[in-house]
Amino acid sequence: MGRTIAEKIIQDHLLSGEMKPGHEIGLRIDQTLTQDATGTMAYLEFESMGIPRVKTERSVAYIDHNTLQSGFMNADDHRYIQTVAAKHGVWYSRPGNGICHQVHYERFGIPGKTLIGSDSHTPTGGGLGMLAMGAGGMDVAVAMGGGAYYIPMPEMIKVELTGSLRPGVSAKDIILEVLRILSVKGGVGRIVEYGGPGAAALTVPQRCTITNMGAELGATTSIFPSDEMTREFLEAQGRGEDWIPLASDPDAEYAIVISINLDDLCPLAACPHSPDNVKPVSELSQIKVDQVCIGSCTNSSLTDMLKVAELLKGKKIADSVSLSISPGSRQVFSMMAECGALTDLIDAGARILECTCGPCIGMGFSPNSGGVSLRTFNRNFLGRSGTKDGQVYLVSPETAAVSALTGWITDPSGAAGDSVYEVPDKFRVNDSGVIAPLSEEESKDAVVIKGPNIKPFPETHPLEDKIETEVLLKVGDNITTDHIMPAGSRILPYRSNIPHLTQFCFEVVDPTFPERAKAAGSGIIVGGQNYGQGSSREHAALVPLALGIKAVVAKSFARIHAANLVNAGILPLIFENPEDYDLVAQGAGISISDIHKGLEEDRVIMKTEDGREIPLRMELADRQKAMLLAGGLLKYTASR
Ligand code: MIC
Ligand code: SF4
Repeated sequence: MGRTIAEKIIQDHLLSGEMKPGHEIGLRIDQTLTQDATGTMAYLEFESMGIPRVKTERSVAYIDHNTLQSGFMNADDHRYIQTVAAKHGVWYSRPGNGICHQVHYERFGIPGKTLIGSDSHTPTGGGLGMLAMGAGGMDVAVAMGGGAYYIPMPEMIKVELTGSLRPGVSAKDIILEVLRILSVKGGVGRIVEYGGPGAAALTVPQRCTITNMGAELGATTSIFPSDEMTREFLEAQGRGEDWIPLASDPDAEYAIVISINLDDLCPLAACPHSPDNVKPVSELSQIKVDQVCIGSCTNSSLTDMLKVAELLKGKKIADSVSLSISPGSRQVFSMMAECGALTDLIDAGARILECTCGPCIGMGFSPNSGGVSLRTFNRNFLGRSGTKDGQVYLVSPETAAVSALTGWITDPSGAAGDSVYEVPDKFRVNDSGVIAPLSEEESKDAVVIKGPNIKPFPETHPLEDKIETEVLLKVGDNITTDHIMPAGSRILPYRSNIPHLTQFCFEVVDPTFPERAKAAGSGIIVGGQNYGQGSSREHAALVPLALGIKAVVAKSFARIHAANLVNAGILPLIFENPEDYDLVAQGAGISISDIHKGLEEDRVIMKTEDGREIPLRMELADRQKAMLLAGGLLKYTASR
């Protein structure tokens, strides 16, 4: 039987398991990336393993999320990451050098290689033909130490693109269309491969916009072939030698094939508060715009910036609009400066921000109360912008630019399309923002510097045989990690201080939760479908752990979050009958006995105080069961 692109890479990197959908497989990891907001924990975890030097082909530590430095906390984190990276063989991308995913595909990504990153948008690398996946910090630490990365073998699906994009319609609209079709749960347990003549015509930056937002489908990853476009891109980056061709076999099999004719596609927007709440931009023309933000790892390539500059050139943004632009990398920024596009943007009234995540993770630029914010980003979850009643719409750079001019949500159809912009023959290559690690000899005496805000990660505990406690919180479907552990400028500086973070846990859902959890001493959480979707932040497991959460019972889980719970020693349980969700109330006492025996049968019974018996399933690999019994991934790794 023929193989898909992802199956070929998996086969080449398979360390354990059978390539049957749902079965756990262990993969050899060639490259890792971390960013600062998840990186401090990942390197503390790596240090605790006592391995002197990373064993990957390339590991890179980026500083791109927390760069405000209001107070010593961020700067201390940067210093820690820089020194720990230098000592252990990790490349360091300085603050200001760019957003991890953008810089990684420009300078380090290689087709056919495996990459895991402590950030859920790591699949961006799939645009270059990598098997790139988001993971929790502990998993990245283990991979840096040479350990396998484990995932349930995904099912393969294909998106076949025909036709070509019309002017004003862009790669962002393609992925919004896929989100409309599949929803934020549609990619769970799957790898999405793009193919067909429409895919072949997309440039690498356009492909990376699509694979980036595959994270919002819940997909394990998304991938494009490595073809002539890929070769051209790598050559323009001065890395032609990294290219290899990669394509699926003609008889490869897919569980589902979705066809999209690009000729028929129109500009789309994801409306508040979910990336799959997609509508045509033309239906939103009655909505007045307060703010427009252009950038993020989804849409901050040179092409994106040049398109926006061309649309704004010689014009002025509407008086009512505040426009921010964050270029994705220093390469993009310097090339915008060189060709004069930067001047066009400044003259049109844009506020130019650093090459970082910035507003995407609520680090400044929050909208006004109830304000409408058009963003070229990938997530519009409730409260993520920093303004709880902010109305965030996710759109293409074209829609964003045209709407910034009119002050209303405006369909950019007819405006210059992606196809007009080609990848330059040569990118400006200047890697001075990346610092190489010390040699093995030099690193022996190198000192790692830790500031006072860097606290040890919380103690994990071996799984008990009986849990007798209460339902501390009951939530609905599609709860994101932004609900569980919010980010933003108030909170992100404390990403290496779990005790401090506990006060913000579930803040947007129920601000009384942390106090109640502390008073109760232990508890469980009950959730609906797709619990824990969104980011890879292991803080969404470590902070509940620190608050005494022993188990989460849900209708279903997002992949990375479920793995993070197990890594932290928290038991994820699934309602055998989803309707039983209605039988459990917040505040109810519950007990789950014979858990160790239940691990063997993948099933336990939860008894409620009013005498009901609710059957719960487990979807755990044997390795994960052993990990829970040992008290989480680090204890499990140490015990072996
Ligand atoms: C995000 O987009 O939510 C983040 C911030 O990049 C997270 C990582 C984090 O929480 O630090 C992600 O996507 O994994
Ligand atoms: Fe940064 Fe936003 Fe991308 Fe997350 S989604 S990595 S916060 S730009």
